[in-house]
Amino acid sequence: MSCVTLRDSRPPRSRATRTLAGAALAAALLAPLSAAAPAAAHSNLISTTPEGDSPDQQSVIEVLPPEVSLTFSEDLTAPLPADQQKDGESNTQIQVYDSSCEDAGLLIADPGRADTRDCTDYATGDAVVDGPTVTQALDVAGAPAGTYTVVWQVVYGDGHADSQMFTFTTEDAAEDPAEATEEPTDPDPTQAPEETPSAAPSEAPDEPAETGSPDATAPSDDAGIGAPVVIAIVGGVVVLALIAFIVVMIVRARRP
Ligand SMILES: [Cu+2]
Repeated sequence: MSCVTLRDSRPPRSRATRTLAGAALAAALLAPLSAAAPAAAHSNLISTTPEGDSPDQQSVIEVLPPEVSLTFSEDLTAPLPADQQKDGESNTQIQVYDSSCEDAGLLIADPGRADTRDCTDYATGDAVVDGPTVTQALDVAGAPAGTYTVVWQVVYGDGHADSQMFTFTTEDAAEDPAEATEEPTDPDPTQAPEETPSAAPSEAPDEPAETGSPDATAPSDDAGIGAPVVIAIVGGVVVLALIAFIVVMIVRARRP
């Protein structure tokens, strides 16, 4: 956002008043262009799965899920093919770090100072863009319980890149896939496989089971703040412009 500074080298008073009013008017007319343009050009982050912490509520889920995704208000630009990416780095990336990665939070605030060499990035494979949604598969092996930081970078439809982060917390460590796969490969040979009971078809449920969590698609609470704030700013600027205009007219009318 631009800001207009009124310097102290002013001509005599009456001219100063007029100059100030003129400057206020000019600033009021120019401000909406510079303030509103980026907001109008970029799409907004609508929702994330899992949901991220918001200022007033922590997002707590059971375990690290097999993928994370973010959905924006408009279609994203798909990443270039790997051989066309600058320095072999996709401009569309999602990294997921656990709480042992102390510098994960710096990756957005101060990327030059962030040292994530010893961190485990649970993301595996490339981020996949599908319309307004970007999805990243995760290798959850060994993922502990605790707070996770998701650092994302996307390219909007207008070609501008953006990167931000969000956090959520898992209650439990992810199941160790090594333990999980050991059981089926080492079956007890003495135990005969249980016969499948020729059970009567189970009664059809009266209502279709609820699928998917409603939270996953509901926009997060803070996602809607952008537009009203912009409208408020533009509205305020218009009022300022009117006031400045009236001041100019009054000053002019009082002059002989
Ligand atoms: Cu843009």
